Amino acid sequence: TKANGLPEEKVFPRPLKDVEVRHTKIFINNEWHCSVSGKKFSTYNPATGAKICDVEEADKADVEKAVEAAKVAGQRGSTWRKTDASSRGGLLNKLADLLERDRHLLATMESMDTGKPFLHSFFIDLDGSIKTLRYFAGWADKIQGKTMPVDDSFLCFTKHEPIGVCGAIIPWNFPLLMFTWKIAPALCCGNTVVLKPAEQTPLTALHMGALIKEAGFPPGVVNILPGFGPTAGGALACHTDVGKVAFTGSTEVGKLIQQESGRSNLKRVTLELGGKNPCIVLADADLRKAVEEAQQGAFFNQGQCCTAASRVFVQEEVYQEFVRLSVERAKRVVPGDPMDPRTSHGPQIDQEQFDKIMEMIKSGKREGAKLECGGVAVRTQGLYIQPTVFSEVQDHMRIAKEEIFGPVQCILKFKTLEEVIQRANSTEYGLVAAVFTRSVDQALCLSSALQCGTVWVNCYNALHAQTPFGGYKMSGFGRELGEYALREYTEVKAVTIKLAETPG
Ligand code: TXE
Repeated sequence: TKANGLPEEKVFPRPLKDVEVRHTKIFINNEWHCSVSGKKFSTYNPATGAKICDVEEADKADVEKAVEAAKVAGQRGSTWRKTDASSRGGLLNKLADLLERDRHLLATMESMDTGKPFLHSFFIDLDGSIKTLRYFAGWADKIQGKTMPVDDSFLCFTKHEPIGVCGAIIPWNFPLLMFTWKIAPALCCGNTVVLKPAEQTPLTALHMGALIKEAGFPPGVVNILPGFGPTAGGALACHTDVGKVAFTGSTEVGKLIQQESGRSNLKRVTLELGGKNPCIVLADADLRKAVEEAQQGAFFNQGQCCTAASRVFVQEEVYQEFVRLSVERAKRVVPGDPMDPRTSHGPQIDQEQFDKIMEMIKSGKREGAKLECGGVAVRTQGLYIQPTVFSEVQDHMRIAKEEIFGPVQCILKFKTLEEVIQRANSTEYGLVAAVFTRSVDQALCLSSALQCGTVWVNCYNALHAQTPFGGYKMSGFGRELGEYALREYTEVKAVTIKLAETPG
C-alpha cells in the first residue's frame, strides 16, 4: 500500500456519474413505507451544500411497526428461526456479493452523502464492510455451547441463543461500515434488527435495504428507519420489545441510551463512544513513519473518527523534528472535490460540526497553543477546514481534553515513559492508543499500561474484522468485530438434565 493507505494501482476506480437515488423510504418487512406522520427530511452533499433528496422521516409510530415486524420475523416457528445456521452464513455471504457488485454505486453514494474522498469510500469503507459481512458469515454455524462436567447424575450443556430484536443506532462518519458492524454479528447469531442510520447520512443504509431483500433475507429480519435521534432513536432505545441496543456515537447520547435501558426493560446495551486517543512517539522511533502514521491518524476522514490520533505525545529529543516534519506534511494535504481521485481530504459533515471544530481551534489559540499551520476554513463553498497542526499543546487545554472531531493535530512534549503513561491515561476516555518505538520492551510496557481497548504499535487505524474493537472507561463497553462480538448478540442458556444414574 502507498503512504496514504490506498493500494498502489495504475488505474483507479471512478465514481459513477449521475447517481440516481432510488431508495428514500422506510424499510420494514422487505417493503418500502412512507412515514406514519407523512414527514420527510432532506439530506445534503457536504462538499457543495446541495440537497441530494428528501427521505421519509421515521418516528415512534414507525419504530412500533418495525419492532413488531422484527419480533414476528424472529418468533418461534418463523422462517428465520427455522433457517439453518449455515444458511444464515450463506445469506450474509450473498449480501457481501451484492456489495461487491454495487461497490461503485455504494462508494459514490457514500461520498456524496458524507463528503469523504471517493477512493477512501471505495477502498476503505467498502472493503471493510464486505470483509465484515464475510467474516461473520463464517461464524454463523460455529456458534456453539459447552458440556459441563457437573457433580452427581446430571448432564449439563449450554446453548448460545439469539437475544431477539436488536436495535442499532449509528453515526454519520462511517455509515456503511457501521451498518455492517451492527447487522453482521446480529444476523450471524440469528437475531433480527431494527437500525436507525444517522440523519445526515441515510442513503447507503437504504440501498442496503434493497440488497438485503435481494439477497433473500426473510421479511422483517432487517428493518431500516431513517430519522432523528431523540425521536426515532429514542423510541428504539426505550422500546420494551427490543432486547438489545448497539449504539455508536457521542458519549452524551450513549449515557441517555443506557438510562433508557434502565427505565424500560434493561435491554442489553453496547456503546462505542468518543475518544481522546494518545499517540506516543518515543525518541527511538522511525520518525518519518511515525510522522506519517500519526498525521494520517489525525486527519483521516477529515478527523471525524472516534479513533482519531488527537493527542500526539512526542519525546523531547525528537520533538522539534517531529513538529517540523508534521507541518511540512500537513501543508501538502490539499482539500478538494471528494469525487476527484487526487483528493485525500474532503469537507466536514455539516455546519454544526464545522462550527464546533472552528470553535475548538479558536480555543487552542486563546489558551496559548502554537498554531503551526491551517486553522482556517478553505473555500467559500462547502464545509472545508484546512488541515491544522498545533504544537506546544498543554494537558489542561480544551484541545487536549475534548474530542474535536476535525482535522486538528495536537502535539505535546514529554520526557519519560512514566510521565507519558500517567498523562496519556488521565482522560475519561479509553478507546485506542498508538505507540511508535523500535524497542519491543517499551512497546510492551506501554501496551500494558495504557487504559484503552486497542493499542497499535508502529501503525495506526489498523482495524480488522477478526480483532475486537471497543472502549475502556467512558469510550463505552462491549466489543464489536472478532469472536468477542458474538457474546454481545447471544444469551447463554444452561440446560441441566437429571439422569437416572451417574454416568461412568
Ligand atoms: O452525535 P450523536 P453527533 C461525537 C463527536 C461529535 C459528537 C456529536 O465528538 O462531534 O459526537 O456528533 C443518534 N436517542 N461522535 O451529534 O448525536 C443520532 O441520530 C437515541 C463520535 O452526530 O451521538 C445518530 O444516529 N439516538 C462518534 C447517532 O445517535 C440518538 C460518531 C449519533 O449521533 C439520540 C459520531 C437520542 N437522544 C459522533 N440523539 C464515534 N464514536 O465515532 C442522537 N441520536
